[in-house]
Amino acid sequence: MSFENLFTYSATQYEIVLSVFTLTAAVFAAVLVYSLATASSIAPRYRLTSYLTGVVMVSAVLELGLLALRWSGGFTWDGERYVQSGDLFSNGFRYMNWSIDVPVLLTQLLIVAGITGTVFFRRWAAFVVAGLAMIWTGYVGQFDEVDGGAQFWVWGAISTVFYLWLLVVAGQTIRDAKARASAGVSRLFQAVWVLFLVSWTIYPLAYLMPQIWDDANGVVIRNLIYSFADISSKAVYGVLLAVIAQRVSAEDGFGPAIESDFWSDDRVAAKA
Ligand code: RET
Repeated sequence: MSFENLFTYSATQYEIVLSVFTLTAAVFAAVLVYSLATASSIAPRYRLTSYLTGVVMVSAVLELGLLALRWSGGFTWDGERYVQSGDLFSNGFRYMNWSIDVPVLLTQLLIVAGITGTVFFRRWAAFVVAGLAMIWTGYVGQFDEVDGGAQFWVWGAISTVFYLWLLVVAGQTIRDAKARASAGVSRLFQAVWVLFLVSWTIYPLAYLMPQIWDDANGVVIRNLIYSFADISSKAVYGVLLAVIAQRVSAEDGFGPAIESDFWSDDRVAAKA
């Protein structure tokens, strides 16, 4: 059971969690529109990244909507506090959502990095195996988060091993991408790497929260940091990859990418 069910909440605590779920879902809906609207300005070779962002956004909107429903169904107002209503809140949905989003986010990295052929398939297989093993072993561990017993720690540790493997393959992919990119694009790939490391590493911290901060405020903070991580690792990441894909498309001479390139200094300079 998720540790969210252990406490009662003030009106403020309850509302912050619910409004952050709603905000997060709204951000995903906005990025869904963005990624579909900008897809045609990206060369066909990289365009799949836009549609994959669309897939991630749809699955994440559903997940956040479901979490919001579970949160509002899980507690009722007794005149003073929000108390258990009989339904249980569950973070398990997050893990099911990651089962879709993690492989898709990593596939996007390979596409925008320009990895092809057998290297693509080797890396893709490593990403899918490491990603799913990381999530599902963590899923088993989180059932024991309230007790914090052996099941929690052992499965969490196994999950971390798969995470480290995934990071090694992702780091290698970023290095390869930077090696063949122009200076400007290489800086953007460096930004992807920092964003990736920070936003992904927040999830294991959220896993640990019940052991670190075991009260109603801990619940509020945990759900805030989950949303921060979700927005960074899915939405900001998806937009950043689209920007890179559009830049690289323009460098490759793809007309629609050059036409819609509103951030490059060259065009400003050409007009002056
Ligand atoms: C778990 C269990 C404890 C150990 C580790 C974990 C890592 C989770 C990660 C999740 C990333 C999710 C993303 C979702 C986007 O949609 C499973 C919490 C290391 C890294 C990026």
